Amino acid sequence: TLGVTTVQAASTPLPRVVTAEGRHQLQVDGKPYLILGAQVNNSSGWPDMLPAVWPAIEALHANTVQVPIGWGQVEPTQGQFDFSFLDTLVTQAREHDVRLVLLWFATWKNNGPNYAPAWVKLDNARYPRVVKKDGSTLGSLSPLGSHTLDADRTAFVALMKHLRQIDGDRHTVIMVQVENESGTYGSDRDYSAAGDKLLQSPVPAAVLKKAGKSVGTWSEVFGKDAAEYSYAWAIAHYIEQVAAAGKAVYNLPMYANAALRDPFNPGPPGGYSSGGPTDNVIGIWRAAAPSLDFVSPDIYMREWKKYTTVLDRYSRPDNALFVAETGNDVAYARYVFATLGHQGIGFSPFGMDYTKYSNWPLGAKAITPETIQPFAANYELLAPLAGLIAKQSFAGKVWGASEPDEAHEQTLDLGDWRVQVSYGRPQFGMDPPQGNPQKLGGVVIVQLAPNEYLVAGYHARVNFMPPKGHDGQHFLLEKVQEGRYDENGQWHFIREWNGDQTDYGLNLTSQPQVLRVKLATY
Ligand code: N0T
Repeated sequence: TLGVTTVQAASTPLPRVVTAEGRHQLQVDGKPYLILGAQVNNSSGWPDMLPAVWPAIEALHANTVQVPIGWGQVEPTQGQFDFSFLDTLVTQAREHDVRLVLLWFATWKNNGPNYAPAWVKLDNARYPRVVKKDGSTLGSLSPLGSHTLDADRTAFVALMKHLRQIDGDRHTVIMVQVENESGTYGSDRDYSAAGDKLLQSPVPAAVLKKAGKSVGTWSEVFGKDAAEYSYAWAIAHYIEQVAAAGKAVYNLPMYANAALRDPFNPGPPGGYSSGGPTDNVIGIWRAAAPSLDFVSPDIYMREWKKYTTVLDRYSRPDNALFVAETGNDVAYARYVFATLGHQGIGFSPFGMDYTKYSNWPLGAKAITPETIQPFAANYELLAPLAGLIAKQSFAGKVWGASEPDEAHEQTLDLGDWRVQVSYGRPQFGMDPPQGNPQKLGGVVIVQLAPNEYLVAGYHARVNFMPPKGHDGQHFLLEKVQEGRYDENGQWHFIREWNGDQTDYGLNLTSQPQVLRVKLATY
């Protein structure tokens, strides 16, 4: 194992999430950081699996890897901890030059406690399960069990303490997800006596303030939503206490992820994971769990309309957008661009390893270099720009678009200019755009200076236009440079684009091209 010496002073600032003017930035080593992430499969967090992980991460060009740490794995016997896998993981991540996000699979791993130790998940008296309206019991553990909270929190604190000892000077681990897709399927709330009591207790002030409501019990204030809302508060409050205790020993950014409900036809709570940070209770979660830096969507919806609606709902002045999980099928790859356009601090396809498991139909049918390729192409393009994107995004100077399902054209409003993005448009603009044969189109635009923009993307035609209300304005592309940024953020000029390459829009192809565009009026 790594040394157990206590770190006196960290050599670089702790990773953190900063917020200003309703925008957010993740900082690592004191610098803006964009997560070009990947999550491994659920059973890949074991030393013997790591050789099947790293080649996929390398092929992907990811800079950050999310790996589960199971409660039962680290505390098989109460009070006896084994963090040897974490030691191995941190050592190998450093060798592979990637950062880590740890996933604390404990009281909740998608509704149930399967990752909790046997001494927890088999002791119903001490660690109670959720009771349904009809009195029967679900697999899900109740957030109102005080022994459960004590035990989870104790284990999490031990984990964070150990992590600080082995990594407090390096910050290979930059962030921790607390639990996984918390909530309960099969009931809107816990119908135990404690759950009934909660429903008739006053809504906490922080929630009232957030919701703009006045004093009352959950039932009084929220009526027919009270069951779900009080349950969301109970889970968020539980996770808050785990996260706060962990932060007190090692203050890394922390978040919780959501098993989403359908953005348009959600159906009743319990049909989806009730009590988790779904889009209707983000405010309650933010009020109940101030130690969480944000709540994140796990997006397994291929449709453009649904995907971008989820991005809208989780990108808020009080919540940084991090796509904590998304499908690893080709249809999802392009959404990294829309995520950037929504001020996203990161994006992470799920199941990116060569353990030969695939979660189709949520993701790809098989994980091979071919299925990784479209994600890899995007990361390869974005990696040299990552710091710049994270920096300018915080200033409100990043726009992004992903190819829609049906429309083949979109307009982005950059304030000073507008940009028309079209997909699958034949040369010379004679025919209308037809969409790409595979929906791989996407573009990110970063403002560098007045009238100067960086443009990068794939399979898209980018046309600058004057802003709204200035339609007749004469303007031109003063200069379009193609180049590349090196590891130090230094720009290296390659060539100028002109003629066919610019006359009918800037033609982004299958090549990882980065353009610097200077616009002028005359
Ligand atoms: C995810 C993953 C993993 C629209 C599924 C998604 C991961 C967990 N759960 O492979 O288990 O640990 O967070 C649940 C999606 C439900 C179906 C949504 C259909």
